[in-house]
Amino acid sequence: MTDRLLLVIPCFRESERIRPFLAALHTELSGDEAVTVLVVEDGGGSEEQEKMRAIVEAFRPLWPGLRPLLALNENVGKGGAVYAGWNTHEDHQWLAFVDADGSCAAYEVRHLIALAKARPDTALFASRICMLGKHIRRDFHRHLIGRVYATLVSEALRIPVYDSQCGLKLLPTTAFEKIRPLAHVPGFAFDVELLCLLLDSGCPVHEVPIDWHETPGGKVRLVRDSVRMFRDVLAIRERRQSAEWKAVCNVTVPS
Ligand SMILES: Nc1nc2c(ncn2[C@@H]2O[C@H](COP(=O)(O)OP(=O)(O)OP(=O)(O)O)[C@@H](O)[C@H]2O)c(=O)[nH]1
Ligand SMILES: [Mg+2]
Repeated sequence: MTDRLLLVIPCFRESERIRPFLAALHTELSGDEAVTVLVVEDGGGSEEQEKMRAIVEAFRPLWPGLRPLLALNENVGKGGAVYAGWNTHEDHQWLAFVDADGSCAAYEVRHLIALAKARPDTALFASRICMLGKHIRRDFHRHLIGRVYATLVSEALRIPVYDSQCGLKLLPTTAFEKIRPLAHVPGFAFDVELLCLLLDSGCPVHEVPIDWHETPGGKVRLVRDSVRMFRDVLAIRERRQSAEWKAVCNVTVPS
């Protein structure tokens, strides 16, 4: 195993937002040969995918670690796009994803990668914890719904997580390979399923406070997507008691 990492950027119609973030990631990561970056366009239509391909191709001559765009034919959701990207891993020791909008600062991606090298067997979930030394700028309503959601996740699944939804996460490839047969949720709640599967299969998960700022043009629709995400959490709670889940995870699941 090498110390290589595959970073996926899941995108749904992001051609208007991704360029400055790719530029910032280029500055932070292009000097690190161990980092492969893969932009996944999630069925946004042929015109959108051509625009995204042109943006990615413009960076590639300056950035050997940036792969050609992976364009999916159908819109499978954020989770589905992340998994489609991760499934292309080669000899990468870690898998990661970061949202396309640049809300998670590019230097935080670099910091997380550095942390992984110190704790190679731990999954690292970035977290929007408002604390001294960190800067979080977030819309009040989104913050409020986020807190309600985190409380539901903590209570329903008995996982004391502060922020399951932050758009920057990293995990060992071996941990992903173990849980991959059970990673089904394609939408925005995929992080919750991932968290549960990692913990239940014995992979430690640490939350890492990061700097984060709201970026205009967000695609999560507060009411529609929140209802779906709440439903997904309840479904995950049920699936967690199934024989299939317990067989893959092989450790005691809280009931
Ligand atoms: N693959 C895929 N990605 C999506 C979809 N919808 C949104 N995304 C991606 O998911 C990431 C997060 O979406 P955002 O639009 O930033 O969400 P937001 O409304 O800003 O919500 P927060 O960032 O959590 O505050 C971005 O990289 C999006 O491109 C989708 O249907 N499919
Ligand atoms: Mg966002």
